[in-house]
Amino acid sequence: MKATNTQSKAKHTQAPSIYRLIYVIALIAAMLLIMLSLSNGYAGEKTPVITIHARRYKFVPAEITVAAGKPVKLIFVSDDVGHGISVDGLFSDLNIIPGKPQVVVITPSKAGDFTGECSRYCGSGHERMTFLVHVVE
Ligand SMILES: [Cu+2]
Repeated sequence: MKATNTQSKAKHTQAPSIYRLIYVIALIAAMLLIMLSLSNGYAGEKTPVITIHARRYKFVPAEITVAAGKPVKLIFVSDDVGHGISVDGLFSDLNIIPGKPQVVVITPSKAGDFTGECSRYCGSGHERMTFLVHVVE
């Protein structure tokens, strides 16, 4: 009688520890899967970078195309004197000083054409310095 009692006790204490082990293994597997999917997503969704040069009297390139809902990093570099850039509906008044690139990350919410222009007087052709952002779905 005594032996049977201890056996059944042992079974009772063993069963929960096996379930606990399975639970811990499942938890670790789930965490690994989450970490793997997060790292893949991060690597796959790198923010694209577009460098735009400002010089008398144009932006190069003068037009860019970006995707709605996706972040994009714009770097504005002056090749000569101080310029500025504002694009209605996207960002305003970056001061582009020679030797000091200006960085802005935008995530356009809707498709369309957004026009910008130089926002610092830089000489007689200043008015010609326009910039266009095409946002596509
Ligand atoms: Cu200007």
